[in-house]
Amino acid sequence: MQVELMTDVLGDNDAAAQENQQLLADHNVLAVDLMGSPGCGKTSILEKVIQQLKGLTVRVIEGDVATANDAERIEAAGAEAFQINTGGMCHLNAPMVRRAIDKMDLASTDLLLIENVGNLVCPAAFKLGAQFRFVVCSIPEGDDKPEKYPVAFRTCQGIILNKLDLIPHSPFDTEKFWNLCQQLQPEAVQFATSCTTGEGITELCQWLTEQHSQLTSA
Ligand SMILES: Nc1nc2c(ncn2[C@@H]2O[C@H](COP(=O)(O)OP(=O)(O)OP(=O)(O)O)[C@@H](O)[C@H]2O)c(=O)[nH]1
Ligand SMILES: [Mg+2]
Repeated sequence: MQVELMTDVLGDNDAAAQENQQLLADHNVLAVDLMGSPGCGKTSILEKVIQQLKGLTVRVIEGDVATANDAERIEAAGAEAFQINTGGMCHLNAPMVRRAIDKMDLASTDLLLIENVGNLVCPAAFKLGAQFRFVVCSIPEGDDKPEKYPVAFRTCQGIILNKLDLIPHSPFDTEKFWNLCQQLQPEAVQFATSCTTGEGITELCQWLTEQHSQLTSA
């Protein structure tokens, strides 16, 4: 019975995610969902992208169990933020995202960045309707995360390895990490970043800009 119930929940969520995706596509909004462990640097990456990305109007949905801390950081970085407090739930779902989208001026939005609740397990099961889902990992978490949390990696379209500046202080094996990622999801676009030094942020911004122009020229 419980399995059936979960299947229903996921089925309902998938249908809502498809509606979100259509609504975003109708308005030429490129949407990217970031998921990753607490503290891997999701908000820091978004802050850097908002500060560096030129020519696109960025809006952000912030998913958190509690607090509006991240939404405040995003607004301070210069983008409008829509906070979702999940009230204890460990992931966003598509209906929550829809409620935020309904408050947003989609016509003037080019890029919607969604920060999922810090967690590498539950968010992987719940599609939100973003065209791209990214996993963010960071050096202090260890190089074995792809094999320990394979679903997140298998179902993503992009991977960001953050906190590159901490490599000299860590036994992290970057070659092992990227090999594991490659085995699980060879199609995923890969970025390596540091929010401290700014490394890799330009490449990420360029990729986002390219994806947005492909969307609008399609
Ligand atoms: N050294 C280093 N620290 C970083 C980097 N990126 C983020 N941090 C730090 O890591 C901590 C967590 O960063 P956040 O951006 O808040 O992480 P988050 O993934 O949004 O965290 P949650 O929203 O709680 O899941 C902060 O103290 C950041 O300053 C980085 O590239 N290098
Ligand atoms: Mg955050």
